[in-house]
Amino acid sequence: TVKATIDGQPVEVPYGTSILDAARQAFIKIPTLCKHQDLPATAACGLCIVKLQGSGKLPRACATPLEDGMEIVTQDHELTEIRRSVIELILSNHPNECLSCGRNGNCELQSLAADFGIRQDVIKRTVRDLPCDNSNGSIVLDFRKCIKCGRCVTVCQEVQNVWALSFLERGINTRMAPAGDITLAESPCIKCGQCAAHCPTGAIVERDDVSIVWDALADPDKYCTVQIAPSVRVALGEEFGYPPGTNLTKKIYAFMRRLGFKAVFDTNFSADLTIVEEASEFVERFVHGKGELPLITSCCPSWTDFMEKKHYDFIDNFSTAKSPQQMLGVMAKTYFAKKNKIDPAKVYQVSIMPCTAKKYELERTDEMMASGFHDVDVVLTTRELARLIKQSGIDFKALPDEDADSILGEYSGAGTIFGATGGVMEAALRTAYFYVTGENLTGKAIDFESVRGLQGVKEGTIDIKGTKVRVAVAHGLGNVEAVLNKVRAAREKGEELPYHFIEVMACPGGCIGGGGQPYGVSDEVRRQRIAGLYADDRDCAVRFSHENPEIKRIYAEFLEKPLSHRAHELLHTNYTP
Ligand code: HC1
Ligand code: SF4
Repeated sequence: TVKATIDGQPVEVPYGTSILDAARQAFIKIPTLCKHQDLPATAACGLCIVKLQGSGKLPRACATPLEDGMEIVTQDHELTEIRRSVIELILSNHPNECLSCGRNGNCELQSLAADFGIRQDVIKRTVRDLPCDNSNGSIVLDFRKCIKCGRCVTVCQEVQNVWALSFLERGINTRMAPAGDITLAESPCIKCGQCAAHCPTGAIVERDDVSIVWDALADPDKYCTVQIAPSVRVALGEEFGYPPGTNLTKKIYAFMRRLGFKAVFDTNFSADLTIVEEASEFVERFVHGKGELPLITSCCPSWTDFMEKKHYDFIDNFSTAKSPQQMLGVMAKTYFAKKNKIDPAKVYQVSIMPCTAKKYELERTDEMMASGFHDVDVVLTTRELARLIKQSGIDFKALPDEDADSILGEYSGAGTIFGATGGVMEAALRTAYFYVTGENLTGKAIDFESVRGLQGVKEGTIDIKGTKVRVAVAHGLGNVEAVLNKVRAAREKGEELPYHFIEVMACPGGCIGGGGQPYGVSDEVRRQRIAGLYADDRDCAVRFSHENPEIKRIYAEFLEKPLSHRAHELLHTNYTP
């Protein structure tokens, strides 16, 4: 460890800790725009300069490790003035459009301008006239609002390993953009939204579809229905002052009904449906030898997009089961509509997701119209839902708890953990175990601890009555290649496969860390959101997807059995390179 003082307070931190992090531990917040908790320092903005006593130096706190005996001053009149100048300099190249910006009220630059009391508009503002890139249906790039912090480039290249974004041009004209100055749609972007989640300003935001939902609700010819993804329920509260991980499922249902939705469904229900199909698929491949192993999960649309673009040698390994979002959409417009004698052409399906890529998934292939209509009509991210709630004037925090509608609404604990990395694997194994042995796991054996947690790649071996199933879970696309390469190497050498089943989620932490979730994510926040989902699992009376009474009913009344002809037509899809 090293011992030093920060603003007179003694601190002791592990060797290599930056001054910025050391100060945080002493409850001192040094302002920064370029450093994000998730990402390495780029030392780009210069806001975090501090004084190193006795040296006359002004090191950047984000990129300078604390050393023994240092006396650091983080705040005085002079530092405040320097920081104010830095902010003014950034503002001099930034459009003055806060009122109409997607980050209004939630922008790190705006907050700093407020905190530092910037009262006069900067004398000379030069903003380059660059058009927005709206080419991609999930993410919008407004280059004029870029402050060159580099967070988006770092997350896209180093965390996600996609390399859709890079820095273009030099000097004062430097800006982030799709590499090669093509459009985002032409780029390898897989729409994960991690760039938007890490951008400090409005330079990268989700496409805002809130007004589409208002229009649909006002349309007397539409029968509006809604589904809520697993991870939304434990993150939405952050927009209303609840701690991360607070489970607001029942308030969200109540809100949706008051807003005018005629039926309130839960993606957790269809997560159970996905598991029944996918676990059956696993058993077909693993026990009966019908199909490629390892089976790879496919419910994350950024991952399927990435696989099709970069790892298409694994197409036959992908589960053909559609994602829960798409399964719910098709069930709403077939089974639900029929049962309730509603014209399926009038059923309108809104989907609330933590994810920007879900906006793309609904039109991925023709198979996303298995009902004869768009199975899902529009996707709002958690952040958009928060805006919808605020626009509605409904006092969200005061709402009573309500339940979902009685079909397509009930869920098991296995359905809810889909939102956390490892959750899909765990849910599938619980059901696969039953399909192979005819018995349900009991007690502690229901929890597959080896696939839980935030480690980038998790491996485990599950014993199904003497048969060993080897599994791997990767989250954050940058962690995928190592796992796939192990499989490739074994294939080439004709060796035994390292895994039989692999789960991949594009975003760090899984959907709870999705690109459409409330801002300010860190591993601490991810852990709290995950804890919220596992608590929901523990509290569920039913812990297995195949035991969900509504799932049983939908097979008895409509789908017949897992992997039936009808299930294949409605609930499965395919992939193309
Ligand atoms: Fe997800 Fe999924 S878990 S992909 O992470 O399979 O987005 O939450 O809704 O569809 O259920 C996201 C979350 C979500 C689907 C499910
Ligand atoms: Fe990169 Fe994801 Fe942003 Fe696309 S959405 S540019 S892949 S970080």
